[in-house]
Amino acid sequence: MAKRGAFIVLEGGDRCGKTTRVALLAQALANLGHPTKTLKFPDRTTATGRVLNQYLTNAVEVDDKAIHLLFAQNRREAEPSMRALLQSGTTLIADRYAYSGVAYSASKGLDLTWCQRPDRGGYGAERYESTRVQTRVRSLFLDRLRDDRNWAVVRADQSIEEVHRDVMAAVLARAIRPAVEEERVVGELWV
Ligand code: NYM
Repeated sequence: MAKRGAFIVLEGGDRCGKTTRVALLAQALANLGHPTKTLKFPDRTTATGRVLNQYLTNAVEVDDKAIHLLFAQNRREAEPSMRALLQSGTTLIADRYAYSGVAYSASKGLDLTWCQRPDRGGYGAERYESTRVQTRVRSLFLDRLRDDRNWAVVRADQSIEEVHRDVMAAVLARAIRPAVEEERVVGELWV
């Protein structure tokens, strides 16, 4: 079997530096010889992404459950090309994924398990930037979602180099080793 790529997701509150981390990590993994591609969710360039962008910039109002499903749909649209890239050996680094979907929707009071449903196997100064929302999102990330076997939590209140060192250690142990070295097949989230 050909070696597959790893799927790495960086999650966190708004403006915590994820975009910088994604770029640095992609460069570091490329330097180690891993073909690497970066992604960002929501992908605001697609039809669903344009509605999500209008929602996030307060241009339109959308029901909480409906917008949750639209964020999930935005990820689903990318799934076939992501799977193809992973199977062909490209490591993917995503700036947010389904964990953000769950944390941000659950922060508004939606049931956490309901929020996980659309991303399960077989399925296919913005709105949230307030201290109140960010505090609830943070506790959902840390208290309810971090037990997931895929997670590593990195402290962002260090220098850029120190955070990068911690991100690299987590990525090599949790993602690169099982995916690239042990050649585990691409699985499903939250099965
Ligand atoms: N967001 C992101 C959600 O509410 N649900 C999701 O499924 C995803 C992927 O969109 N405030 C929210 C979190 C962020 C915003 O911001 C995207 P950015 O700066 O593009 O990461």
